[in-house]
Amino acid sequence: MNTFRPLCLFLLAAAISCISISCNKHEASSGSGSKVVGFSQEDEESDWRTAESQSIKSEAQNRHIDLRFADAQEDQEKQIKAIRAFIAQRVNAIILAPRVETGWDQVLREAKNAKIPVVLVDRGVSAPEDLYVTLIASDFVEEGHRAADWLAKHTNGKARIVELQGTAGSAPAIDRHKGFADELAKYPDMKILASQDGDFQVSKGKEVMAAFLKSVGKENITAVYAHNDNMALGAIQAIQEAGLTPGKDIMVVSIDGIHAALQAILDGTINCVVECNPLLGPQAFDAIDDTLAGKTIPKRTVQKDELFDKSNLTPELLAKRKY
Ligand code: GYE
Repeated sequence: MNTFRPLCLFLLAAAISCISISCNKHEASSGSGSKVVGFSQEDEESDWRTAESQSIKSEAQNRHIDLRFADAQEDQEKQIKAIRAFIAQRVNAIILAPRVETGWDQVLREAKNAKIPVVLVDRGVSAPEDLYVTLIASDFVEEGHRAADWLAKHTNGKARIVELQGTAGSAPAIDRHKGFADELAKYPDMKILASQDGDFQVSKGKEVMAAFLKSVGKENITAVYAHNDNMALGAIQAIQEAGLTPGKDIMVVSIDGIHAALQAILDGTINCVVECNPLLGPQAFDAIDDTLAGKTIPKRTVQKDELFDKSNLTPELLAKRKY
């Protein structure tokens, strides 16, 4: 009896430690034992975002990853709920495309405490850097800078501009405005006459541009700077409905590089597009693989972007593009 008790205690301790180890490791909830990754997408408001979601979904498929996709339909609270659900499902990693910069600290801390790495794609957050693994995104300030530089060069430094801003509080809207305004400061004869949120959408871009044509006066506007192509395409419609020729009476400068906008360059209704490449899937999953393998990866990966106008865009080049 005396020898039997220590053996029971030993077996009991061994059983408890086995249970605690299995509870600590991330159970890949997929039956096949493959990695499980949660992806919180803020919305599907633009062609760009659809291309981004498609890039991540197809890359997950290529890598046989069980991707849990949650579209928040423009609602940050839904993104936060989705992240909490991913934590409860004990996914291996989370990809987050955050709608706005602020309000993420608490839920990112919960993911960190659950030892689930979070990779940011597309937009940054104001949360402390130790709460996420890395940010893979374009440099939005540089995009704004390049848009202003192109406009200055093609108007001899003279332009009266209206600005269609992206979603209020989002990193691209904040930074694309900053980059554009900082560059414009070098040109005393280049002024932003009016600026308003068009939420990255065609319909709102058209609505805001139509309002500017009335409030500022169509004869007083020589250029429109749109934070994304969808709003630029909406602005073109408003300019045409006002009886003016977009690309000539009012120059159009935009950001993203979606197919329809590059076609508009060939058609002459958009003058310049600064690319913001949305094909972030491969880099996002490389970051997850490296993190789960215990490697340290850079906090910031800047996506490379081109600039297109009539001087370098051809139908053949457009035909080859992936989005
Ligand atoms: O420019 C726009 C999308 O966050 C970079 O969001 C992205 C922006 C992009 O709606 O088309």
